[in-house]
Parts: sequence; C-alpha cells; structure tokens
Amino acid sequence: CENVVPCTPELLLWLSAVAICSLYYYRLQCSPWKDNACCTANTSEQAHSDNSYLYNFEWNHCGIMSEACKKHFIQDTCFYECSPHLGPWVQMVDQSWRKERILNVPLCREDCETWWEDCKDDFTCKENWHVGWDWTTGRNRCPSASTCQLFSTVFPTAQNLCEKIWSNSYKYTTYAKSSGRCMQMWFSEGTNPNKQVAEYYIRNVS
Ligand code: FOL
Repeated sequence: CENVVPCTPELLLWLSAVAICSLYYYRLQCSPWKDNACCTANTSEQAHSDNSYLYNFEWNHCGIMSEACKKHFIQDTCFYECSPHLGPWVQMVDQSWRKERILNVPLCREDCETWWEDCKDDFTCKENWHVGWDWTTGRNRCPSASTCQLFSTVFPTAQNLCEKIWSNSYKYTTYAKSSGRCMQMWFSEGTNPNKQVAEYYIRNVS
C-alpha cells in the first residue's frame, strides 16, 4: 500500500482485519442451515475447499475460477448437501456415486440470475458437469474433444446454466424470493424460507 497511501499501523491492521473477515465469510456459507441440516460440519467445511473430497470435483478445470463465481458453486454445494427441505424433489437413481438425486427443484430467479451474472466471464468446457469428464488423474479434467469457452457461450442464458449444469437438479423459475413459490440457495441465518415452499409443493402435488 506504500505507493498509494502511507502504511500506518492502523491501516495495516484494518487491511488484515478485512482479509481475515473475507476468509471467515467464505468458510461460513453453509451456516444458514446450522439449526437444521442434512450435512455435517465436516461436509460444510469441505464445501469451501478447492480440493474437496466430496466429489473430487475441480472447479478450476479451465483455469482458475473467479471468487465471485465460485461462491455460487459453494452455495450450491451447501444447498445440495444441507437442505432438509428437498424431499418433494428427491428421486431414486442407480448411479455409482449416489442412490438419490434431486430433480427440477424450482429455483428463485435471483439466485439463478446472480449465479449466471457472476460466472458469465469464467470458463468451462462442459454443459453437463455430471458426466463425461476425464477422471484419469483422480479429478475431473476436460475431455480431449472439448475446448474451454466462456460460460456465456456454453450457457447462453441463466436458465441454461441452472438447469443444464447438474442435469436438471434445478428448474429455472421467474418466481422471486418473496413469492414463497421457489427455493432459495441464498438466504440469511434465521428461519429457513424453504420450509414453507416445500410444504406448499407437497400440498399441491401436480
Ligand atoms: N449440485 C446440485 N444442485 N445438484 C447435483 O446433482 C449436484 N451434484 C454434484 C455437485 N453439486 C450438485 C456432484 N457432482 C461426477 C461428476 C460430478 C459430480 C459427481 C460425480 C462423476 O463422477 N461423473 C462421471 C460419471 C459418473 C457416473 O454417472 O457414474 C463422469 O463421467 O464424469
């Protein structure tokens, strides 16, 4: 900071406080579920790690993913692993790595749109992140037939991203968070807004 402003001890202290706070913030993305969660503290810790053992999944498969984009993937992991209100959308599957999946969870438009907005300038080589990777190194790498492209090329719209990336785990909706008709990946600590949404969809089975 010397070239910009004088490095007073106060300023240095402030800068380190900011650094520590932002680190702390990123470690706490699953905390909204702390009172009622399907995940363990260990899983929520792993959700924040670039070398997570959860699925050995490499976010940085086309260069380093931006922090702004990655935070949505961390939040998605929290939601996927921790949410106790996904029952209406759970289906049995017969896959090597899981026996249940979520299908067509109605996601609030803000959550989907900010996810796309924050990732649109990042890169990926695949539209469906569930299948077709090269796992020979133990972590997913781009298959040789693919090329790294902008998210905004692979996923032209927010709807494309949210629905296709995890093979229709999510259904894009135009419902706002305030509607009570969509599930929120992002919410503050306190009452979980998704409880009432799940109850609504259980009562109104199509
Ligand atoms: N988030 C959400 N919202 N829904 C999900 O289903 C979801 N799933 C993951 C992470 N976040 C999620 C798990 N991700 C493989 C790839 C990705 C992954 C888990 C496993 C994997 O091993 N793919 C193999 C095929 C495995 C198989 O189907 O047998 C591959 O070919 O790349």
